[in-house]
Amino acid sequence: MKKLVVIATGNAGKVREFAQAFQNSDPDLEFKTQKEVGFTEDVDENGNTFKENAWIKARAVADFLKSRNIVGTVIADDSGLEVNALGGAPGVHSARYAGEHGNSRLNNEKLLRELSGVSDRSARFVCQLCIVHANGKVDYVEGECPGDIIEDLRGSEGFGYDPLFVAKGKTLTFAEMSLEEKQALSHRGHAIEILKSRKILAEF
Ligand code: ITT
Repeated sequence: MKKLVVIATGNAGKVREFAQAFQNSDPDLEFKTQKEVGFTEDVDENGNTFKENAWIKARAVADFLKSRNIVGTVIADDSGLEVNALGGAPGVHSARYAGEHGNSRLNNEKLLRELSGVSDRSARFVCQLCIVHANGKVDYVEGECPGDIIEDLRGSEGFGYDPLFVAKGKTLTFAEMSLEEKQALSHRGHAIEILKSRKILAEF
C-alpha cells in the first residue's frame, strides 16, 4: 500500500510547486492536498516565527487525519519574504502584509511604497517546512533564497512577491521563470531538496 503524504496548504501557488517537485518521486508515496482529504478549516497562524506557524498548520491537519482514522504524513510550509531595509518585514506577515490575506496585488503595492527611495533592496525568501509523521514524530527543514526587490513588477508566473524578486546573481524575476527554473533557486526548492536528500518522507 502506498504511503499517504498530505500537503497542508491552501495556497494554490505552493500546491503547484509541491506537485512539480514531487512528480516522478518515490512511487511508494501518494501525495494529496489538504483539500483532497477534506480539510477545509481556516487555521489561525498566530505564531511569531515561521517555525511556529509551520507547526500550527501541520498539527491542525495531522489532528484532522487522526480524527478520521486516516494514516498519513503531513507537510506544512510557512514561508515569506524578509527585507533587510524593513527590519525583516513583511516576514511572518507576508501573506497579509497589506491587511487582506493572500492579496498579492495589494501586498506588492505596499512593498513598493515602503521601499520607495530606499537604495538597499536586499531581501531573502524563507521557507520553513514542518513534517508530522503518522507516529507523531516531527521534523523541520528550512530553505532560503537571497535576492533583491526590484522597482516595478515583472512577469506573470508564480505567485505572491515573485514579480518583484530577483534571486542573487540572476536578472529575471521569479515570475519571469518557469516553475522548474524557480524551483532550482528558490527557498521552497531548497527545502524540498533537503527533504528528499535526507529521505525524511521515507521514514515511518
Ligand atoms: P498556507 O498558510 O495555506 O500555506 P499562505 O499563503 O497563507 O498559505 P504563508 O502563511 O506561509 O502561506 O504565507 C506565505 C506568503 O509569503 C505568501 O502568501 C506569499 O505572499 C509569500 N511567499 C512565500 N513563498 C513565496 C514564493 O515562492 N513566491 C512569492 N511569494 C511567496
